[in-house]
Formats: sequence, structure tokens, C-alpha cells
Amino acid sequence: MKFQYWLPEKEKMARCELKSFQLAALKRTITCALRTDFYNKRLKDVGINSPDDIRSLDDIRKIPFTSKYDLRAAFPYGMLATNKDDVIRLHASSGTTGIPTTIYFNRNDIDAWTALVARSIFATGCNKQDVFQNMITYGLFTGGFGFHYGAEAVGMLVIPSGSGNTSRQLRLMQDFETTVVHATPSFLLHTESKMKEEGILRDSLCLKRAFAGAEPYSEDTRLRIEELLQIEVFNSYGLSEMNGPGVAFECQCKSGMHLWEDAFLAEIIDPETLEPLPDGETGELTLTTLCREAMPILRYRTRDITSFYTEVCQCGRTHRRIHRIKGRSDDMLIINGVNIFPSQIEEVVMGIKEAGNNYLIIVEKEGFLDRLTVKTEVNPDTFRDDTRKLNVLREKIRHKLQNTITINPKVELVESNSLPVSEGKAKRVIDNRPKDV
Ligand code: DLL
Repeated sequence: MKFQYWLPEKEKMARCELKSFQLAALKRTITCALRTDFYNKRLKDVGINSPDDIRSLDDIRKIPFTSKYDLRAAFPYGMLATNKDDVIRLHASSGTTGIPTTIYFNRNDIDAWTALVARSIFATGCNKQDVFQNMITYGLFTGGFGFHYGAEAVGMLVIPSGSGNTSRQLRLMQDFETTVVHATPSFLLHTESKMKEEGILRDSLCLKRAFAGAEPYSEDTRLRIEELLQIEVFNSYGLSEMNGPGVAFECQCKSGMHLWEDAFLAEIIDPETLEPLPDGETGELTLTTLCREAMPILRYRTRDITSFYTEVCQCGRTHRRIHRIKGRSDDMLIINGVNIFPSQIEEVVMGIKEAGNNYLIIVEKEGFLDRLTVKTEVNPDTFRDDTRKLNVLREKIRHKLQNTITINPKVELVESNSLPVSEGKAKRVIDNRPKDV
């Protein structure tokens, strides 16, 4: 398949044309969704028995929202709209207790996703002459493969370096004259500190651009990375449930991320009343897939708080731009790009009988990276002063946590009843990272 990474007829489509395109695509999506056990029931319950019951884009409001909880409840195959034989890939999101939220792709879905990422990369000014180092996790996480295929489709030389191992990343950049990197913003800052530490001069690198996303960051952080590394940084937004990266991306104007509206129908809702908000108002982004076949998702509550720009972008693309993500409407933490719910930590701690009843989650910055510490009280009945046993317990908790949340936390054991107990709702998370978003 020849991927199209620059499609002005799509990216600059007149708004009225884009809306008719969306309506036709929404109808196709409803047809697919009705094939799944989950949506068949959900849609019929609200009187949508066929795509003909959707007459305008406003009819989307008749459809109930979909949550992460729904995806987990339908695990493993309850949301498949196609024969399992046609599925060629799955990805799973971190950040759920026990059951992951799993997304399935058929051939067309992978190709459509690739084209969206390719389009996003091209919009930043990159082209086939670039050498692209993909410094993000490959595997179930969507960041690695999503960008890998997108960048190949643009014709860039792709170095699939994956995440971590900063010294090797820097060596690769020097050896292959990398011009573009993709990483979380915190890893980009960490890379710059490592350069200083290792005495690597900026002039020994050919870097021009970076794509940064998968976690929230502020405009100040972008400016700092741009200044320190002397590159241009483009914000990249996405989520596993909507393929992964390639949902919204900054163009060369770097003022807001174009949300690809031929692939996603976006609404901003009030997270309390769940009512749609007018353009320009801040609320929770809710997305409906418009071209996914194996696993369509309707009105997915992303929990990400943002708003639409009301003005048209100077680049001429007509797809509306969203502002930088301002926060979340749930308690999900994003630690070095990995999504973690406090409930996952609680489940591990409470499952260990030697652990006490109270625990505290502390998130801080260590250099430019996030550091997670879990303070756990020790069950007084088990043992008190046996240092060896305490070390074994600490390692057991650390190991179980790492298995569940995939990142390596620091575990501190403290005496029973020594952690603060609040009178109202327990406050179990202390996030000391600078709040500058
Ligand atoms: O983080 C997909 C991705 C990979 C996006 C690489 C960009 C680059 P999840 O692991 O499912 O997927 O996490 C999705 O991460 O709902 C946001 O809360 C947050 N997030 C992603 N990009 C940004 C961003 C990937 N640019 C969750 N700014 C989303 C702020 C972001 N938050």
C-alpha cells in the first residue's frame, strides 16, 4: 500500500464538506458497531437499530458515552466488530486494574492509523530526508509502533531505538546523524542533562525537531526543551483507545493541535453534567472513531480536559485545533508516560498480608524524570524489628508493584499508624511535581 502523507483535499476540506464526510463515516461506524455484542445492545436500548436512525451529526447525542470501564467489561472480545481472523494486531493501554483496555486493528485500521501519523509528521515539516529516532516504548504501548509505521510511510530513515538507555540514544544520534526524535517531554529534558554530564556538545548532533507527547507538559517546558536542545518541539496527542498517537498534532504554526476530524468526531462535554459545550469552552474531550472497522468506539470519554480554538489555523488546515491538555477529570496519574491509577497500587498493597492498612503514593521530579515512591505501613502482627524480613517484604511489594504498573517504584516501609489518616476522603496521592501546565 502506498501511504498518502499529504492530502490537502482532506486536510483543507471546507468545513461543510468535512461535516458531510463525518456524517457518512459516522453511519458506517454505526453499522460496524451494531455488529458488536456491546454496542448492539447499547444502541438498540436507545432506539438506534440501523445507521438510518442517525440523520445528522447532532444525533450523536442520542448515543450513550463509552468509558474505560466499558472496555474492560467487554474484555477480551466483546467489542470486536469483525471476525477475529481479520484482526492483525492488538495494543493495550496501561493504567487499568487487572484487565487491560485492549484495542484491536484489522489491516485497514493499521493503514488508516499509519496514514494519520504520517500526515501528522509531515505537517511539522519533516520529510523523507530526515533520520528519525523513535525513543519511546515499543510493545503493547502504542507510541513505538504508531510512530514507527507513520515515519516509514513518510519515507524517513527510522531508528527504532525504543525508550531508555540515554547514553546509547546519544551515541545513535551521533552515529546516524539523527534529525528528528520522538520521546516524552521528560525524557527529552533528561537527554539534555545526560549530554551535559557526558560532555556531548550540541554541535556534534544534527537534531532539528522533536515530537513530544504521551504525558502532559506546559508551554514553558516546550520552550525550555527548544532552548536547551536548539530544536523545534511539536506537541503530539493521542490515546490507545483512539489508536494511539496521531489523534491531534501540531503543524508548523505550533499553536494548538489539529484534531484529525475525518477520523474522529470530537465533542467537548461538561464532565459533571455530561452536556456538550459550545466551541471554545473548556471541558472533557469525547471522541468517536470514524474510520475504525475492527473496533469502533462511540463517544469515548477521554477524561482529558481541553478546549477548541475558535479561529482557523494560519496553515490553512480546516481541522479544528485543541489546546494543550490542561488536566484530567479522573485520578489517573501519568508517570514518565505510563498511565497509573492509584487503585492499582492499592490492590497490590492490600493483597499483601504483611502490609499494613495505610499507604501513601508520592510522585516527585528527580532531575527531569518522575519518581514514584510508595510508603506502606507494616502490619504490626507480622514483625517489627527484623531488618532482614523487612527487606524481603520491601522487595516483595516493589516487585509486585512493578509487575502491575510496569514502572519501578521506590518502596518505603513505615510503622503501623504512622501515615496521616484523614477524616474525610483518604488523601493517598501526593503529587509534588511542578504544576505549570
Ligand atoms: O500515550 C498515546 C501516545 C503515544 C500519545 C505517544 C502521544 C505520543 P495512552 O498510554 O493510552 O496513549 O495514554 C493516553 O495520555 O488520555 C492523555 O491523558 C495523555 N496524553 C497523551 N498525549 C498527551 C499530550 C498514549 N500531548 C493519555 N499532552 C491521554 C498531554 C497527553 N497528555
